[in-house]
Amino acid sequence: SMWEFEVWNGAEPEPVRELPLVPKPAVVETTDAEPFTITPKTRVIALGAAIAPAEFFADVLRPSTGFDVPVKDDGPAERAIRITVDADADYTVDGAAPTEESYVLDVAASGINLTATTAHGAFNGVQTLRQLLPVWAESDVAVNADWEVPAVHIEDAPRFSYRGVMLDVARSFQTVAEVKQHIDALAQLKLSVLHMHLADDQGWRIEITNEGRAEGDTIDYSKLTSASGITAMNSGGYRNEVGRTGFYTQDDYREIVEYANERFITIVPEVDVPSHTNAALHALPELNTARSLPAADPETGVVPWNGTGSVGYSALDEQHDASYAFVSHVFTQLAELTGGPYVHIGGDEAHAMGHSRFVDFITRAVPEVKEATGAGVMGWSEFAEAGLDQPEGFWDGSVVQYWIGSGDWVRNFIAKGGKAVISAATGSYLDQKYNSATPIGLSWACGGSCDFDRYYGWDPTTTVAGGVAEAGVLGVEGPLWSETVRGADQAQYLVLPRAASILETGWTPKADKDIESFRQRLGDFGARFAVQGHNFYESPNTTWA
Ligand code: TNX
Repeated sequence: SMWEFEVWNGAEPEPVRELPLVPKPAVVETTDAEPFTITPKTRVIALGAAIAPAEFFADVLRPSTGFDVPVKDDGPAERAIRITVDADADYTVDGAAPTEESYVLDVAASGINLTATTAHGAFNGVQTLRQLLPVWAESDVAVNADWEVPAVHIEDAPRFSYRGVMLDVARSFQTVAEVKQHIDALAQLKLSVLHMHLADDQGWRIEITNEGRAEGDTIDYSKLTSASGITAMNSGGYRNEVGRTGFYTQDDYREIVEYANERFITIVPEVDVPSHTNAALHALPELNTARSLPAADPETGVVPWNGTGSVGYSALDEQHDASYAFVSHVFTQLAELTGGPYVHIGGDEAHAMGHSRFVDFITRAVPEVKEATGAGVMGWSEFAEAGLDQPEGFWDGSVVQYWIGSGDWVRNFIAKGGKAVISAATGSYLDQKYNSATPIGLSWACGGSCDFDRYYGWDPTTTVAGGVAEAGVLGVEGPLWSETVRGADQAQYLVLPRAASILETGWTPKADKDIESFRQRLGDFGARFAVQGHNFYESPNTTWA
């Protein structure tokens, strides 16, 4: 420690303030050297794949500094910000070879150098560089400030590739603009996945067209949104207005995907089946049989709409071919619209249909969705439970999202070819109240004491009962369920700052995590959220800058 050589003079030493970087990089070496100063003459130099991250950075600086901040392909390196993407770049991260998302960043008075092997790595480095700037750099109007960047050497790479947050837009809708606001807030914390919970009992939020229906499939998919885009969560006794209705047209959804992808965020679309399907059953009489739940009206063949119901009250008929035609068609379109590596089929809480019917559904639906989409199939814990008797390789390419249940389900899943994303309800559910005074939120998952420090204090390899091997873990996610949440400001109040805890757990080497360090860096980060206009909960468990 730096204090070892000092003689104590009776005064408490000034605590060393760490740079306000969240998530914490793998290696941060500060020096007393002169800072870099951004001036009206500052240029960003970037070529090829480095241009997009460079433009993103310049777009942060232009409004706040009022400077031109041109992005050029060449010019003198002196006092420039140079961003380089080179697949053969020769650098190490804490002694190891570069990985896909890694970068090195050097700041000196003479210039800034950011180097990565991919555009994603450079984008990650840009997020770190942003956090080294004065907070006023985040202003959308010009500010007169000293634009100094402290001298530092940073080497960085993530622990996991999947660092996610889920938005439940089914219980209560969020507009395209609101979703972009969440993306803006979370991209700077190096979010890599936005999981969209697009359908549940209370509503259906994504336009599905009849284009490309399989032969013999006569379902009119446009009814999903015409009948169930206009429903939402009722008040449910949650001291809030009723849920917001609405849905994304396919163009709206493409706009979200593109906005996310430009920030190196992958969308994982979820339509929850076979349970949590009241909105689909209500819209599509073809799905209703004597075995689907709840029962359809015998006169109209339509399931009455029910905004709340007890959890797990709805179910597709696992013996009905139309159930699978529906699932294949919906996920084929979702996969085409999204273009990402995964589709999420839900699979949680199929209480009303019972275990063996649920296993039958999963046994047929997973291979069909995999075949139809070519994407990896994701599902919640119970999806892994349904796999206990499946053959070796059944879960190849699939991902279980652990929220609750037995560690054996997850270990069995990994042994049969899958991987796990950890969202243990006890330490990552973003819909939970911080404490009993929080006006919105549920309180079943962590005893009503769910602040950012608790959400920091777990590890994905040990949180699942009995533990799972690091190699079986794809990453971590914080889900925001929306029974009690209305609109972006309320959502952000629950998501920020706790998502930062989860995203640092997904990024920072396990041995480098430290709650006291995080407490200080997070407190300093609050000013950034404020200047950016993002709502956040001012937890009493840190000092906000
Ligand atoms: C359980 S977690 C659910 C959701 C609820 C949530 C509320 C999971 C896979 N299912 O349907 O919204 O609890 O906290």
